[in-house]
Amino acid sequence: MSVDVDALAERLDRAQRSAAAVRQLTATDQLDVPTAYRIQQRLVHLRTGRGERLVGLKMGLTSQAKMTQMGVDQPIWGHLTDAMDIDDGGTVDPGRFIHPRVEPEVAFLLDGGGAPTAVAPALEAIDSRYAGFQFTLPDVIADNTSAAGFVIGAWRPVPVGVDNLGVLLEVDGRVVQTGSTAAILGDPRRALARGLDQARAAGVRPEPGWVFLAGAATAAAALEPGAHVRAVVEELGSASLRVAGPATEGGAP
Ligand code: 0L1
Ligand code: MG
Repeated sequence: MSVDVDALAERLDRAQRSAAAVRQLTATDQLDVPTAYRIQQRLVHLRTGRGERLVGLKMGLTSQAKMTQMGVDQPIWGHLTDAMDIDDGGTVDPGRFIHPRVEPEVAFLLDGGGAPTAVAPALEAIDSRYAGFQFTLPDVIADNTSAAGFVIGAWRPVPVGVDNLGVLLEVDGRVVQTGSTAAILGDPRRALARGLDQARAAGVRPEPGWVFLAGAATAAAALEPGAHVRAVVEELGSASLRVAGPATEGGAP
């Protein structure tokens, strides 16, 4: 069965721009992983064609639990554009998302060769463009790994070890998830190496100053209107965002 890569990318692009969920692509089209990455590439071209700038790469499904759940043995990778960049401590409009979730991550700042020059705590907002946040592996790859937004905390020199740092995800001042950077493929540096290998194999070359989101250290939490969300990573510090809108009952000021 032939697949109309352009049409499927346009469908996902429209879903993101209108914040309206669509059916999984695999409900109607047989997609394999290479075709799914072609759709992702086309989707990213649509965004850059409108003036967005590529600013980095991300890994998804980096925890063993998520890979097992999806029945895969390697993580997936996606693209970050400047339109997804949210200032640390900034406020984001929930109207731009469908059913967003947020997860605490570790980010690397890259030089042109892909080597990390700095590290920072980070938050990633993920927002599947599929109804019910339900998808198969090719679906989520085509959907640019659910990438929707990211916050980077203060950059600092990369310490010798980043492989077992405690991580907290707080919503309105309450800890909702705890974990360790060990959940990110055993070591966020391993996620970086794997992600760059996969991206280079697809012809993507990192540019100096690109950000690399290594993956989530805990499960994601729902991103609700009015919420204040903070990721805290031991030794690295914190990154936070606020969602515009009325605070939910019992929320922090
Ligand atoms: O960044 C991520 O790990 C998300 C990957 C895609 C799966 C999901 O949307 O939960
Ligand atoms: Mg993520």
